[in-house]
Amino acid sequence: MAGSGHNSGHGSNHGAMMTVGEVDEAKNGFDTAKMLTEWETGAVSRLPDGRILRTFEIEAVDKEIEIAPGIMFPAWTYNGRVPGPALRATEGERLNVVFRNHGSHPHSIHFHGIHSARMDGIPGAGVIAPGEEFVYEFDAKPFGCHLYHCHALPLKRHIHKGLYGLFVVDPDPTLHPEHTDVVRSRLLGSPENAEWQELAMVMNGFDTNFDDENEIYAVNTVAHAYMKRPIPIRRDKPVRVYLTNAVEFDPINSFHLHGNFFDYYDHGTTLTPTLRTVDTITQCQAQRGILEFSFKDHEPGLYMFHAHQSEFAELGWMSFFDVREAVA
Ligand SMILES: [Cu+2]
Repeated sequence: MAGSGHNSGHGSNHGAMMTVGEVDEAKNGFDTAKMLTEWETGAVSRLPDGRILRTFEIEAVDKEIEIAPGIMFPAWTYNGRVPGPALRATEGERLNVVFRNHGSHPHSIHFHGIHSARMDGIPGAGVIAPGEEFVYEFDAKPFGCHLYHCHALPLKRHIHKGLYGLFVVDPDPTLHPEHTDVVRSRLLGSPENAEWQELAMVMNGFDTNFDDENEIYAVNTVAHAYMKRPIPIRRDKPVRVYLTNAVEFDPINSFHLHGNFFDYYDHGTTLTPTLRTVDTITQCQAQRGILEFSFKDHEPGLYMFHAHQSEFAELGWMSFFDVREAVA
């Protein structure tokens, strides 16, 4: 009621268990809606032997970001955003990741992938001081849904401050003749891939009072961002989610989809599902995978998805897919 102290008028969130107000995403410098479909593919050139060399440039930058309305967090970022850019390459390419540390602490990029010890991004092998530069060089393998994060010490503080992101390696069709259709559908830029709606999601959390517990949880940083702006889904196009869990301080996270079931590819490193017809998966920190589902036989509407730890959902990790006949 008006004047009761409850915001029960038009636009109320009372009873919806949702943050009240808006985050200034323009000031944050990253847009949670765009972040779902923005892939950083770097700069491509050819090596003398004809192989593709893909070069990414990543800077560590200290930056205060707004993670829930009015709640600022002193983040450490890759390229000014949390999560960092969703890097995407194709299996077998040579990758150069040029890393410059403009932050106030030593940092690195530790990739979950196959590489030499020298390129591991741990102290003594790619952790660099403020002002320094390091180039991580390795081949894009194995194909799958991976991640990268800072591996400077203390590790949990460096990760939790925001230094993590997706690292997706698409399978090379020429290497998997037995699964050509699946491989081509996963290859960014192919006509088969364009038939899918692909979404990049990093589950994260923020300890805003530094007590080693998280006060805010989210997908892609901003609490309840996709409750307030549900993710538009075209009913007749299948959905593929690249998902990883970057949450520190809690041992486990989860993804639960309402009104539907999905197939799951653990780590994305297989071309057939590792779980079929499930509606919930769990991930500890750094676990990741690919979810595939379709709403083609559903009626349009708002289909919820969230962590099935109720605490996480209420503190920000709750979202909607807005399933429509058509998406503008
Ligand atoms: Cu760091």
